[in-house]
Amino acid sequence: VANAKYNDIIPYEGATEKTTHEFLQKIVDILVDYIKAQNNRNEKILDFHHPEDMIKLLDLKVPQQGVSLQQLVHDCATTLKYQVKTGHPHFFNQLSSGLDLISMAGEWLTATANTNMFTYEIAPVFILMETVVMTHMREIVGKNWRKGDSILAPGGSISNLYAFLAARHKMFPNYKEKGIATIQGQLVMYTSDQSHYSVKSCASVCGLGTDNCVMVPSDESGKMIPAELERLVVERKNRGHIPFFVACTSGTTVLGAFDPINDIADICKKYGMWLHVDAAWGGGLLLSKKYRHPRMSGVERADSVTWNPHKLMGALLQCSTIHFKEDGLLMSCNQMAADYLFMQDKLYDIRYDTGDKVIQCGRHNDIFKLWLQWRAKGDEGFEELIDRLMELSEYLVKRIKEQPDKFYLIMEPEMVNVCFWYIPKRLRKEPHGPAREAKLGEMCPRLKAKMMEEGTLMTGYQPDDRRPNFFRNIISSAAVTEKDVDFLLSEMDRLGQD
Ligand code: ABU
Repeated sequence: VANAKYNDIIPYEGATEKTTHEFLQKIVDILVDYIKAQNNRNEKILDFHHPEDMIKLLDLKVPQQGVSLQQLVHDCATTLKYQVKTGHPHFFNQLSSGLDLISMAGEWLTATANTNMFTYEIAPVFILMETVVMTHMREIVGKNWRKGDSILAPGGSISNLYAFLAARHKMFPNYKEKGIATIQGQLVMYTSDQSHYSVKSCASVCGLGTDNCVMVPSDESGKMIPAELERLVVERKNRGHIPFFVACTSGTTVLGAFDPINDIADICKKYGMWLHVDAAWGGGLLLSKKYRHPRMSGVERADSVTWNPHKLMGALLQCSTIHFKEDGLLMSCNQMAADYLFMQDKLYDIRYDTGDKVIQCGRHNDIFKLWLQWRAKGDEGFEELIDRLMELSEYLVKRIKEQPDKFYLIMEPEMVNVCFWYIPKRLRKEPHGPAREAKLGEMCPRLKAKMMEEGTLMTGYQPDDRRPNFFRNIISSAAVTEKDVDFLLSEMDRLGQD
């Protein structure tokens, strides 16, 4: 490897198996070292540098003449050296975290197979896996969902878009051919003011305009208020508009709130609207007998459900699914039957050419890592994981409540989103109210900066429509233990001294 270049390894002429193996082994060694470091609590999560300094530490230029394999090995090691270790037990920053090694092994195999998921022709095993796992997920959503349809999509936002497209297609089947002129009137969609921004984005992307994505007010805990939804539907109907789509959220991004699906389903039924449940985040709770109800009661009444295994279930990024109760809609809505790819006279059942159900052409293989993980864990293992993450979050809430001078819990969480303020010494005697909240909010970016500069901890903060900045801590990694939760609070207190 020392003097070898890219054309000294397979598949080039003159390549040797020995050099090929040596090169790949060195890369695997780097990956395994990274995994070990990531799970060492004494290691930092990140080695932070500002972009203008980071660029000087790296050699990122694209060369005229290719570099040696040895240099590539060095490049790989440097890349991981400066990467944020999102699987470190002290990384609480994002909805997706942790590193499930079975899922990772699946991703390695996926990369090696390097196929495209558009046709059975070139991905037979993976397409069948997708069929089996998607059917299983639909059965978990609801007993009457088995005969529906599903697809893996590149992220929850695109999954939500598929729901929107199918809903519009269901109501206006000629839209695909005739376009906007087929709709006589203004389409209106609804979602809560706490929903993910991708829902509103559907209105912009699909020609409604964001003014016609009505943001329904939510209550104190962040749940959509059904009476407000109905009022806003009636208001638009009275203006001659066409309310057609409601996206409720199971697990909002910041507060982790669950909209009341049954009440919303009643309203959708009454006014003939499509009900979509964006459970990109909360979907994992469907696997838990303990936590599924009441949070997601009524989900089986929806028309479509987004559920991201790359979040609570710990599948590697990315792995997002969209499910429909009715079969055939995806295909009739999106099929273009491109005759260079989806020939209708192939030797096998072309319903397995699932690529013709989606608006993208090339489709990444996101199923193998999930299938392998599900084989390893079974439904039981996933249930244990979800219950454990919830239990750890309850432990965090308990520890916060035990230290009321140092921490202020914003609300009782329904999920693993725990929202709170850290209270520095100078503010501990001040009565809690808007003035103190403003000061606590100012503290968040300063404390977060210290976390990143020291590299010992990462948790997120943001403002919302009711409060200035506050911390939103997420426990979604199987690596986290009670000791890590204790560390989180003690480290915030250490760094928060000002
Ligand atoms: N798609 C929402 C992800 C946001 C987060 O990880 O915080």
